Amino acid sequence: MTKETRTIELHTWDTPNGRKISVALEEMGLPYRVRPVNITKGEQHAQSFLSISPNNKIPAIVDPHGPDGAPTSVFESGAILLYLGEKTGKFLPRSLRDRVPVLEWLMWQMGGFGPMPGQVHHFLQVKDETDRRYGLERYAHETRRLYGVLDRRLEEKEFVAGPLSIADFAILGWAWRHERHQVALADFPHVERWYRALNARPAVQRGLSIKLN
Ligand SMILES: N[C@@H](CCC(=O)N[C@@H](CS)C(=O)NCC(=O)O)C(=O)O
Repeated sequence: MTKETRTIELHTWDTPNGRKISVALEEMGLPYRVRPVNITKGEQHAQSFLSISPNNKIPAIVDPHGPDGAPTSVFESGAILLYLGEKTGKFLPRSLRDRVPVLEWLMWQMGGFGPMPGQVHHFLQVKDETDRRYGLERYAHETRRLYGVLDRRLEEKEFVAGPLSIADFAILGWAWRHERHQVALADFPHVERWYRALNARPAVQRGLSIKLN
């Protein structure tokens, strides 16, 4: 099989959820090609994109050599990370005992550490102070609480599930935008240590810098 027939298409844009997957693909050493979906111009609503991403959101992947060799597409960044972990056997432990913390912290990210800072990004853009205040306070408070949860975990573990895993890539996508949601990593020293360690990895650097738009 040539590299060309193994190349995964990554339909994405330069956002936290998009960066999770470019980082994972780089760390796993999988060949991939970026297919930008300009969400600022509504390209996520194109009929062709809907067929691989029925929720009209990036990221999504198309793997020409999926299970049983047949092509497959995957949407939802958490599902994509699990798929890629299964496919490669990397950053996703085989044993159920070791896998449990990966699933816990991946779900923690998907359910909170993404939706909450995402709302902070949204409310910061609301011009009218009275419209903005309640939402901004609520989501900024919850975002800081989540950073605190992560900080306590990383005080005990080098990475969220112990060894480096897809859960770290998921969380990194959002921590990468900490300035935008107005969180100083210095307030969370264990998160800062983890963030620096990840950013020192060449594959993470490539995943965070490759052009997605
Ligand atoms: N739960 C989804 C969320 C994806 C998501 O919110 N994607 C955003 C960019 S980060 C998007 O496509 N927004 C375009 C829109 O909402 O129309 C995932 O993790 O994949």
